[in-house]
Amino acid sequence: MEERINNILKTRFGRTLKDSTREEIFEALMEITKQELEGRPKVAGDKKVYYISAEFLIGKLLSNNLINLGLYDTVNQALSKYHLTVSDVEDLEMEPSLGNGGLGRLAACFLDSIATLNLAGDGIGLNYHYGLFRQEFVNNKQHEVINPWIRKESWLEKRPVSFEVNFGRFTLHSTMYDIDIPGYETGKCNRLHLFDLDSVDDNMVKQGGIDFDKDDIPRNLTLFLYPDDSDRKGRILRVYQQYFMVSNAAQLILKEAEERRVNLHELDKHVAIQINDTHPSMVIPELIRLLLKRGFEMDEAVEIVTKTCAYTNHTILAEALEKWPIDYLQEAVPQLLPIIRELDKRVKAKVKDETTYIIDEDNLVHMASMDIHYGHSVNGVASLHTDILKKSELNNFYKLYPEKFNNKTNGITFRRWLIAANPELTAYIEKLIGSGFRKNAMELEKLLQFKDDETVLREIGRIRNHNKRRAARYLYQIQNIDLDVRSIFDVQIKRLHEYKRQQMNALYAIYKYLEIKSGHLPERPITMIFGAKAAPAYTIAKDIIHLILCLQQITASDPEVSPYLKVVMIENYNVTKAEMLIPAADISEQISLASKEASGTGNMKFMLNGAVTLGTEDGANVEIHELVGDDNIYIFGKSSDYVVDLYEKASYKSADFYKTDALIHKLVDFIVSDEVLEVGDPVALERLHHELVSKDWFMTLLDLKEYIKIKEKVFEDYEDRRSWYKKELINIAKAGYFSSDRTIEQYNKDIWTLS
Ligand code: OX2
Ligand code: PLP
Repeated sequence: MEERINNILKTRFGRTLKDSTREEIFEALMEITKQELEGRPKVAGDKKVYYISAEFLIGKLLSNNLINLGLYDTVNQALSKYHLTVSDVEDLEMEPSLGNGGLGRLAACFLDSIATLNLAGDGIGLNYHYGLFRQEFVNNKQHEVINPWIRKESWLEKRPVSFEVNFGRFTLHSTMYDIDIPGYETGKCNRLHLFDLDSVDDNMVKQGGIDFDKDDIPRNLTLFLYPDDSDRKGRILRVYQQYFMVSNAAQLILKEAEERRVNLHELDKHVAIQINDTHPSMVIPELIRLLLKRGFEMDEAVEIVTKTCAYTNHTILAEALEKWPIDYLQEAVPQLLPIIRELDKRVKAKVKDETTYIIDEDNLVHMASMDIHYGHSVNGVASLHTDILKKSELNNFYKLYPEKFNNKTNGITFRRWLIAANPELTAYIEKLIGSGFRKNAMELEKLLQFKDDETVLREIGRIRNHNKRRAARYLYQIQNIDLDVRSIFDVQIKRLHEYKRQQMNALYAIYKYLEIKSGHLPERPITMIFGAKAAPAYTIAKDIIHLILCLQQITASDPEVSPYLKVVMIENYNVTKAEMLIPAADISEQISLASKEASGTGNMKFMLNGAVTLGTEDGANVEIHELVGDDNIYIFGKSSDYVVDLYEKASYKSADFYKTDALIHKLVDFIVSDEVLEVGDPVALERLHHELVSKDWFMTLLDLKEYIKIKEKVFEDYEDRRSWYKKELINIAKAGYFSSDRTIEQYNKDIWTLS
């Protein structure tokens, strides 16, 4: 390997490992990885799945590709002579942030597992030139900066595949780029196909900032993941993007089927299409349109497409279920409208329940309705979530098609979230139970035999400390943050949303601050770590970030408080930072309002790395709770049934909690106290205060007292180090269920049926 690296370095740069820069070594490793990938055959099979998604939050690829190719250790060995590791070199890789959060990261984990299980299956999405914005903090506020990620050297390979995409007013020709997805030690690959346009002009953005000309579709179509949708033009641009994605997808799927000599009348026997949330829903009418063009009758086209397509729902938040005004579709994709109208007409002829119509009386097209009527499977992403879909959110559809509904609890790839992110723990697990868990995650249960073994528990503690030091060094380097590695790392990292209730955690920080000020010092210092991006137009979410940053400043600059409590907001939270922080966390904060977090996947990553969950009975937390038992998780808060009932009766009034409870009153008022106003923006802070007191749509105050109480208990229990490490070990041992290999096996068995 050393020789191989040196040969490339010599040819490219006239140097060897001894005197090359990290940048040059990175390029050499990338070239070796690409050569290896190129040599691997593609997974073949009689039936193939296409996972269509507007987001693939793939993260950096070097380590993962090397691990899956079986070259990671060899390369590390070659580099070690020069005091380098793959992860040092990988620092130079740009993270492709082609997704917002959980939904996109799930799609990336799924591609890894589909390839690892040797299933023929490709991802299809868009090649955004700018990923999700880069977050910077200025004056305790979030600023959004454009985030280019494509460099001369990248994993993208341009392919000689192009399709014509007709938008009514004009026609564009796509370009397909591929990223190879190797299975873990399978010797084979699948692909992620990302479609783009040659005419897209990055300079539009460089010159005009985020405000670019939204009308100029040929030059702007794939510039941004989720372009600003605060005006009509921005929203129509999303329709253009979605149609561009699915039209390319449908054409590619039919082209490949025809190349495989599939009889299109039996398409469903050879192709499965998974629609990831509603962004790709237009693939249904588009495929029907293409089949009609090939001479199919409408009835048959509808039937085949229905048997081919399956839909995954990721949320019960009504605002996230897409509904497009019919005039947008008329403008952007006029050729689809007759088909959508026909599909709607068929529903209206058959079904009385208006809530299930595709086109409603306001002429809005409900994408999820189209998916459910014209797909053969609807799945939720955790057991509780699927139950809520059946019982309430999609109950009207469930009554029509009970057989279509099924649950697929999310999962994560252990290659990235254990083997790559936590090499120390991986090596130790291997020493204890052998390497079987790498292929069969359920073997982690073998660790249970060591749950009372002093030596093992001590080593778990040592590894945690090692990872805390590693994270502290990293954060110091990138953000000048100084972490006390002897403190408790209490971590909440995820997108900022009111339902995820970072504001409740911030109110706890206020509680602890006031306690310390009044002389009640914690036994051990606490580091409260936050990381979150807020959507640029989501004002209250940005106000919550502002509050947390103000608390960071106040606690850091108060010598009475700073030795005991540190509030830290990580800038620009992304996959790379998740990989660094999750192995370092003691406590995993999963405190969404019960019923609102469909699943969560961050929760699984923390569990796998041994952090103990402090959470509500929501999403996959419920399943984590079942697996680890009451002693190894901290659960609090009102149940999902209780919350759903409160919404139905509209009976939650945050003002009642604020007025009648002195502690709640004091904590909420602190947001607009002199201390905070001195470092913060009064408009933002007043607005947040007002929101909490008068609205609080996600019921922060409902669970606040219970949250404070249980968090105190967590910190107290943490002091019994032996029993805490035992909890950690049990969490790791029980995490096997959350391998995305298990999830994909279930998708395949119940929905895709590939052999
Ligand atoms: C997220 C959900 O909020 C999260 O609970 C889930 O774990 C993830 O999807 C993967 O299933 N956008 N992001 C999500 O849903 C939507 C819509
Ligand atoms: N964002 C990033 C960068 C992630 O890595 C993850 C999950 O690992 C998420 C968001 C999803 O987090 P959660 O499931 O807590 O919402």
